[in-house]
Amino acid sequence: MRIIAHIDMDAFFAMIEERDNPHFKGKPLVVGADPKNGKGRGVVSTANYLARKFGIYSAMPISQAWQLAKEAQKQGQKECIFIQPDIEKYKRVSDKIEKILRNYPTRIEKASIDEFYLDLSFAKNYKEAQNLCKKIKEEIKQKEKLTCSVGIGPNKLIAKIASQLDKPDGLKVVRPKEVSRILNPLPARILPGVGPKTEEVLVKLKIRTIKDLKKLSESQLKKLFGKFGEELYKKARGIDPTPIIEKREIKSIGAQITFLKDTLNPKIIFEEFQKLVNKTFYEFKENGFTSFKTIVITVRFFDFETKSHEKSFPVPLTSKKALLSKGMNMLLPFLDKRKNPKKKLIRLIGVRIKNLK
Ligand code: TTP
Ligand code: MG
Repeated sequence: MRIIAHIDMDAFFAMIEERDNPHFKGKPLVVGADPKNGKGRGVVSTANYLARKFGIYSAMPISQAWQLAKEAQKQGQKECIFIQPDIEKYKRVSDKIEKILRNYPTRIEKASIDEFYLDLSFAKNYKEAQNLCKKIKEEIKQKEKLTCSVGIGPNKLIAKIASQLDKPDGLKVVRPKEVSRILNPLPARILPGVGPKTEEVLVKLKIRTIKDLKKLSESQLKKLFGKFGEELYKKARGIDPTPIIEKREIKSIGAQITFLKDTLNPKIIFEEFQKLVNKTFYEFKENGFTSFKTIVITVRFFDFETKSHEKSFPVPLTSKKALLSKGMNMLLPFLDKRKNPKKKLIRLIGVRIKNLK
């Protein structure tokens, strides 16, 4: 039996900003383009739940959001705060949440900056899966001071729909036998892939809910929407065989650089090499690795002749210092007659570590 969970952070960008700016607490907040007093031209990234009460949503023109906020204020509501997004910060938070999830013994697919699928099929039953998700929610709340909504179901489609049904801070379980009862009354647009265009076609046929959608046969849907029609037929019935796709396993980590000008100047080469080592080691740490056994140094000469030198060490290496000194020792011979007898200028250098733990 498959049991899949979908985790979706609540009002993600907005909640992070509320957390980091305590004076935003209790106020409507819109994260998006600069509204420029109503003349701004971008869109809303997201709004917190207080601002959503004014009818402000993701992807709405920021000028419209500004108008809605002003009207609400006229009617005695609190002034809405508008701020611009700091995507790099949100990515860092997203990585931290991913790290929390990766401590659980589940296969994980990161589906976007704020959503993840977890394969909980190892759980004995839905109750056990639900308890595990409760724990995950608590850990995210405690460590990141953010809430999320979780949906649990027999496949990714049901899990994703379920996570939206109990937002914010929700936990919704849809067991296989409940699928059609829960899907039937929902608007057809809740199905992934049904955008405004598909919805327009459906509304013309007086199809609003998933129950309505199920009245169309597979061939009718195919005629209307082509290949997507076949998928839609399955989706309306809660069928979704798509697997959890984990990020490919990382086998090696490295970096390389092409010099602005071919060179044999040791100062320039070592300076750049140090940067490559910093970058490689940062990524190594970020991905949760603790040791490596093999270093590969690559050198490309001005004439594109490319040589690499690979060396494995009996004792695993763990520090940046070790990577720098061992790597440097491997790089040096390419600068003198040992591995560069014709003293050819160097065009590119690279470093890579393998046998990661
Ligand atoms: P969502 O998960 O769609 O929205 P959300 O997390 O803000 O709110 P909800 O509680 O309903 O899940 O998107 C995650 C983030 O992605 C969102 O915080 C901002 C960003 N985003 C955009 O920048 N533009 C968009 O059109 C959407 C939908 C999201
Ligand atoms: Mg979200």
